[in-house]
Amino acid sequence: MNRRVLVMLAAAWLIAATPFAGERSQPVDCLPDRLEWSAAGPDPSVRFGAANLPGIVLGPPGDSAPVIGSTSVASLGHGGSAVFSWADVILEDGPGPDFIVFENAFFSGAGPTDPADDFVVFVEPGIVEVSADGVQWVAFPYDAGALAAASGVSGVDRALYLDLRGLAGLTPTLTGDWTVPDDPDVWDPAGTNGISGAGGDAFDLATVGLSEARYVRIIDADSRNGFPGAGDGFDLDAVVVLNGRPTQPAASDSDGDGLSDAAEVELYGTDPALSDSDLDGVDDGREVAACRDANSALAGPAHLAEPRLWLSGAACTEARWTFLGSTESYALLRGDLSMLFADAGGVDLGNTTCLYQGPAAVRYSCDADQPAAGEGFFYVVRTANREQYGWSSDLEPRDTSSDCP
Ligand SMILES: [Ca+2]
Ligand SMILES: [Ca+2]
Ligand SMILES: [Ca+2]
Ligand SMILES: [Ca+2]
Repeated sequence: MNRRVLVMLAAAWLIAATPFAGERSQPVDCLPDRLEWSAAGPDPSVRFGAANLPGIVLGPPGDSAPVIGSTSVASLGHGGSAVFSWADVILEDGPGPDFIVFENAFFSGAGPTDPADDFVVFVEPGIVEVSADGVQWVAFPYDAGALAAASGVSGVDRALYLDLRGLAGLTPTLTGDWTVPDDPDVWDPAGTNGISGAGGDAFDLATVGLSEARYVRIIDADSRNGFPGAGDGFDLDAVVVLNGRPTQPAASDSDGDGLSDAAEVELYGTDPALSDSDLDGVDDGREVAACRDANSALAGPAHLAEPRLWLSGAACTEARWTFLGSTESYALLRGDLSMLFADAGGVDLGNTTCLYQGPAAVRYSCDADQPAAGEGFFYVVRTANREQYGWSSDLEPRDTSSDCP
């Protein structure tokens, strides 16, 4: 039996009529929680990746090679825009860059192997704006002349790449630590082709004079660098917070680090009586908000792999969930609401049907089964093949004794 699963996922089904509905509390992490998507016309629904929204752009970047762009993206088209916001995190101006925008830029031909090497990179620039309130926006400055020079060009050389700084969609997205920002002016001998972390373009709130922000907006710069079609324009992969703090928790937070006592014990494994559990000078809340392990001074991305689920449909039910990594597997279950019951140990799903179990797809296209009159279905998505699937609504670990179904 699948005990102790997140019963709140059933609530997603109940509000499934609204696209992208299903907003609920998630563990604190660096990944955005909400998306307003406004791809360019005339039919945004046929754009590359549109069928996988919003989950495809709300997780980490996909693993990519320097000369092959990530496909875990959605294309904005020429002039399209996307607004990201965070339910539990406030972006802060901390040391260095404060967030990274990942597009699927890649080297055209071999990437540089030496700081002096020239290179050609296939860019599709996007203008990046931030806001503290979702009303007043400020754009990161860029060189309009450089953008004009890049217009219609299928690849830019090193000099033009550097002149485009301030825009996103420039630096190739790679495979690596996606919590490490790249500095295009610095050759990183430990990186790939001199690029730090997983690449992408990093932005510092200090550049635009903001001490904190709640929203990031990306607007395709209409520079028409790609082939016309469903995938043209800015191909959005991910946005990752590097400096942020949790919003004030509703429950008791004894050490004032922004994480409730219960969440520290049950979710993050941190000390609820110590604001900096690993004594590295950064408090637990800020580490969790930046997808870093608050229990280890070692670097490396860390976050709770808790996929979200969005449902929609009429004749059949379509499920979409969060992309959590190129190697992640998922299980999608359907059950009968009448079989659900809760006891002191958690929630028992009853007998469930396995609809999907497999690698990093983020969509199940069509469940044609319908509940009988007076009955209801619930759906659960979870990461598969993990020692721990996640946490129950009372913050207890899920039982892992049962595979899909
Ligand atoms: Ca900063
Ligand atoms: Ca705390
Ligand atoms: Ca703590
Ligand atoms: Ca710490």
